[in-house]
Amino acid sequence: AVYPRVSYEARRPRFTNAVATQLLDLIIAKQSNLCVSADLTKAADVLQLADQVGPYICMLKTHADIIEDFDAKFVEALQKLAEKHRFMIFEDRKFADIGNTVQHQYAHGVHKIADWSHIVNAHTLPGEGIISGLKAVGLPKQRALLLLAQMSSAGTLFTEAYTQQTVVLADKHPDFVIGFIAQRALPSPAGNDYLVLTPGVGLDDKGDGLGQQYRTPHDVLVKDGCDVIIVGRGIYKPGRDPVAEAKRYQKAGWDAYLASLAA
Ligand code: 5BU
Repeated sequence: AVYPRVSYEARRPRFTNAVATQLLDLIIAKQSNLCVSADLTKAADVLQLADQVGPYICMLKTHADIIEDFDAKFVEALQKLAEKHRFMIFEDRKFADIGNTVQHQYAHGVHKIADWSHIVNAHTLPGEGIISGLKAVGLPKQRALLLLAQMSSAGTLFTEAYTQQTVVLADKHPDFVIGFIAQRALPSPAGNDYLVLTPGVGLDDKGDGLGQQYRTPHDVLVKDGCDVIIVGRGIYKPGRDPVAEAKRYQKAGWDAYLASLAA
């Protein structure tokens, strides 16, 4: 394989951040590298989907700002489901401002993301301050950060140099940055290990007419060495059975992982 695969078990001791080790433990215990993206606009629908797919996932990804009736009750219910089914919560907030502002966006406002989301993500466009700012809020609460190193959409402005610079920024904060949102494995010049979570994964569709591009679990795990597949509409699109699809993607993701170990 182009990207030699090391097992989740063997990588676990390489991480100092507790969220990373918890996530790897869940992946191993549940044999699931599937993150479901619950992009629904009603709290009850997000909770119902989380309860349905919970047994088959290692992580649930949210967009809190699209939920019309977001409130503290929703957060409490989501946390209960995360405990019941053992999955991590990832608020896909994509912070992109100066350190001082993202601290407020992370800790305060309507969503108080730092209080409930194990993992958040950020663009590195503003420079290192965005990481330092989020870390000052998140690390004391035992949270973790993913950096956006690449996107799945057509015509993204990410360049190879930007992606590489993002890894260099991660290497300054390996206690808080546990990985990347990217489309392939990203080796670190400093020798740190990072988890790569990959959106734009689908077995049935090629795109969505708005620039999204789908690849298969086999493409991203075997060919490109990623670690976690992120699947949204592939699982909950109207007409699809979320439980059946979650099982299908869990198996596809785990089979691809095993194939990548053997490759
Ligand atoms: P989909 O329904 O599987 O297409 O949903 C993909 C999700 O991942 C959606 O919530 C996006 O906001 C998110 N996403 C993405 O699709 N591509 C990216 O590069 C990044 C996030 Br970063």
